[in-house]
Amino acid sequence: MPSNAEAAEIFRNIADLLDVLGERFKPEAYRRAARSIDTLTEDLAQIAARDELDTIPGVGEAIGEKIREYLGTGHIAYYDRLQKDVPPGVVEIMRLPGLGPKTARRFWTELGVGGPPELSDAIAAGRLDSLKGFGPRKIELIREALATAKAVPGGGARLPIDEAYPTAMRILKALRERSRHDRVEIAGSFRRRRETVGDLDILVTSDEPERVFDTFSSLSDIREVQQRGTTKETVFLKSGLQVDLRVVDPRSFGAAMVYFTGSKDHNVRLRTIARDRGLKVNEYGVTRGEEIVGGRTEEDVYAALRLAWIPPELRENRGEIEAAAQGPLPPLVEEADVVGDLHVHLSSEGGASEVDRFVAEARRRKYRYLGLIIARSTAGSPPWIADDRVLSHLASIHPTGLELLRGVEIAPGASLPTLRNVSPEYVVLPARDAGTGPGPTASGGPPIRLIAHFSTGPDRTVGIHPWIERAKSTGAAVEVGPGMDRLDSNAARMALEAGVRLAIATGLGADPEDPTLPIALGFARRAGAGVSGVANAGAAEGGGARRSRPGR
Ligand code: DGT
Ligand code: CA
Ligand code: CA
Repeated sequence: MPSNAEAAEIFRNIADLLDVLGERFKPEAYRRAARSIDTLTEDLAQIAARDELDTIPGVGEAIGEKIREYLGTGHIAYYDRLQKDVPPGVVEIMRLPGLGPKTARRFWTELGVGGPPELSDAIAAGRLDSLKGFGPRKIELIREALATAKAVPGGGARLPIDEAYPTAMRILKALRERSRHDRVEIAGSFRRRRETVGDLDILVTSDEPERVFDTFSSLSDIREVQQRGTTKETVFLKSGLQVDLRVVDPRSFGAAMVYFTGSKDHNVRLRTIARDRGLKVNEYGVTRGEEIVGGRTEEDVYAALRLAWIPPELRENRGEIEAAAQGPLPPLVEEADVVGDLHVHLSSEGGASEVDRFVAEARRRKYRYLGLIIARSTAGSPPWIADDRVLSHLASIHPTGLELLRGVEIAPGASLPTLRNVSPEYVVLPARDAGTGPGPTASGGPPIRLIAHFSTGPDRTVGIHPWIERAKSTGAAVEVGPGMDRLDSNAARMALEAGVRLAIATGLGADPEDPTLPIALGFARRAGAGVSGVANAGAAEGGGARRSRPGR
């Protein structure tokens, strides 16, 4: 169903395409209209129904006509036509960070470059050197932009979610503390715990948008306010990350959370379902004709569509909507379900006090067990073994309610180091050097309980199959979490489908702002893991009783 945000997006795209085609004044007119639409507090359809589209700043006869066409048919013929006039590859070039429609046009018209691969070739052949206004530095930046777009699935300059997490939490906390509005939540890909985020989308309910924007603009993380309207502000953080802050009516909060959490594909499917049921859904609510039938909470939005509430991590249109039409979805693992960690590394310098610190943290988190890595061995180099004093301290303490376990990390091809007076309870297999030997505990010895430290590239599902097989045959779990050497949600889903359990990295021992646990949990949930799919989760007392739903 039509929505203001989508209409604004289309007009912005039209402006970009017109720029590529070399139009001089029209692009700005469409951008101006898009900005006005972005800041409306009312549905375009309602304004159109009163025949008042021309009261929107920047909307004249021609654009008003296109809005009516969009509201009536869901698309704009003019936009379809423009898309046919510009090769998709040119649009891709235009979307590269640091480039824009005007540069894309020059490559297209002056060099005949129709897409990113041809642009790479042109750079390699030195064809940009002859282009006016392109110095060596600028060419280098374009080369980098092309490389990044290729390395990251989905293209564009996206930030790994764990890098965005600390800043996002700081902003959230500051907004919650400093203003009087009732709800502040992060939506978008961040809430879905996608591996990378393009930007952050924050929703706030307030009847004083100005005040919220003033607070927001004054936060120390912010470099520049890019745009401020009546209901939306866009800023750039010092890290370069973009943040969109939207102020919404409390009566529409649930609908806005659903809409701006996305994903886009999930939203498209929801709108189809709504249409099939004689309803309309957008960022303001669910309506049947003039009647509003949902919008205040996420639950009532989904309920109005006769769907069970869907956890944000699953909203990718991968079958979750069909499942939610059948009834409540099986519960996903939650933070309160995590009961221990077998993969906490002791450092060489930490001494006994480090052990005490880890134990205290494990008890604070009410974990049932804590597995400390007391030795590591790699093929071809002498093993690392924890200090004798640390080992005897470890043997002397018996914290109530917490079982202490000793683990050794043994690389493929290496063997169990000789340990005096201690016998480790389990082995962690680092999956760094695939295929270099049979690995530890070929016969006898402690069992492999965890496979970790995967050596994966940007696409973390590559090379993962042998390790999943290894986990299957040994009964070991595979570690999921942020960072290149852990499994992301896609690899984790593959493991679960093979019947292998996940181990959620807990970041125990790291500083309090460390995002490892929430992100690892998010990836496990995105992979669809319930408690039974996670080796270090168990039904804790009261666990599963309070399920957290920010959209409520
Ligand atoms: P990102 O920022 O690239 O990591 O991904 P998202 O999913 O956060 O996307 P973003 O920030 O562009 O928009 C947030 C959500 O708002 C998105 O998941 C769905 C919704 N949305 C935004 N623009 C559109 C649109 O043009 N059409 C539809 N159907 N939904 C949109
Ligand atoms: Ca986003
Ligand atoms: Ca956004």
